[in-house]
Amino acid sequence: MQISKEQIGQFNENQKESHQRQFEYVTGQLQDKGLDVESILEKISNFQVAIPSWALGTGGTRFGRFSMGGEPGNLEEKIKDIGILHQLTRSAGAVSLHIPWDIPENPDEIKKLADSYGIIFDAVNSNTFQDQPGQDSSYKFGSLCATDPQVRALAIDHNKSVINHGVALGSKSLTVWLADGSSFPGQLNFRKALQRTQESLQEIYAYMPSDWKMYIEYKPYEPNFYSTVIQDWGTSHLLAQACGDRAYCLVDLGHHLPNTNIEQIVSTLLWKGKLGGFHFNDSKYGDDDLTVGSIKPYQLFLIFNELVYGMANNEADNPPLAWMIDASHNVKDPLEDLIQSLEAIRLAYAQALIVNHERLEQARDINDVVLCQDIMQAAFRTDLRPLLQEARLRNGGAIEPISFYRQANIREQLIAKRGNNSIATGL
Ligand SMILES: [Mn+2]
Repeated sequence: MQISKEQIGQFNENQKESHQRQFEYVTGQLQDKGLDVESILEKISNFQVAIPSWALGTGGTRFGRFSMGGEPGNLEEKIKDIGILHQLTRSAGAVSLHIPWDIPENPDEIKKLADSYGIIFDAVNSNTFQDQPGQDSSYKFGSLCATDPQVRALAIDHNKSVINHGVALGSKSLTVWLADGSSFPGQLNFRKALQRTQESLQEIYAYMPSDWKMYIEYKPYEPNFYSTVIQDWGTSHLLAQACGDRAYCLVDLGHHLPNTNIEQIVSTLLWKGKLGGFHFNDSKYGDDDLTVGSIKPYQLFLIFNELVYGMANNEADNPPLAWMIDASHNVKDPLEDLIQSLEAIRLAYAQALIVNHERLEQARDINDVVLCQDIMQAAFRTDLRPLLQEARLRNGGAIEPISFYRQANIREQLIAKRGNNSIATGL
């Protein structure tokens, strides 16, 4: 769905005056602190987040699924949905494909369509956690770690074919997340399983084109409930090191045990130049896949604070990170949910950009704990939403994307076009 610039412009006209007042107020606040508003706006504008091809439909849980209607029924429609997000927010300029859920039948055509919305292809994701129809061997007892060499070969071949699909679309990286593990004590020889996983990953790594990166994702539990082969960032780091310079760790916010200090993990990995990418979501208990920033916005800010510091002090030459939302939508319209997530990510980034690191370091040096906390919270509590609105306005997006989405009846239009029962492939 192409939304005309005039339509967005007209909509913005009604909100411009009130926006302008708020933007001037926050500009004054930031200038008082000696901050360069234009450079912050530029950084915010350049910050693009990939939308996963599996997050555009209703996710559901293992208990049920409640469709919104108008879901994208194929890859083309998914790209069009991301096009809507990008036109309204100017911050969703990439898509991350999940294979085999979204195999591009005609890569040139799909590329052209994505191009027309200014969308590029970010990391491609392999799937060896489900059996596909007609598959010779089963992933029931693992994939890259499997004891059966035939199963391992199948999983390795699948990853190679994902790389081939990615090459055709202009992707430059592969994300591997494994469900491999065990559900009962004694089921798996930990060392052998990890060793087999390492060897499998090395074979996949060797197959990648020389300008590709591999992101190794970790997760402590689920769907296996006793052990996971790549359970934490340390294991992911060991495997990345064993593969080579272009293999990195991928941090998914929901893939940690409760109360894990994720910002500290970010700091350590950036120090070593081994942080490849990020999967954003939010959670209360486990891998809940909730809207980014809906539960723990302060944690998100603290993570971005480490990211901004780490990239500004990048002695280990950590490459630019791959940013992706990895969430599921059970009770919200997926597109509205994604707009909220995009906003939360940019907001946390903007807040991190206004932390006065010089003052913070001085306060740390003299152990002024009170001042340290004040500096952090002063940044977090500054309302920078007008800055995000200004970035959107300047780039042709909507000042208030969700209001626009609702007023323009976009979901109703999608239902009229695709029907009430279309189902998006994915989670
Ligand atoms: Mn993930």
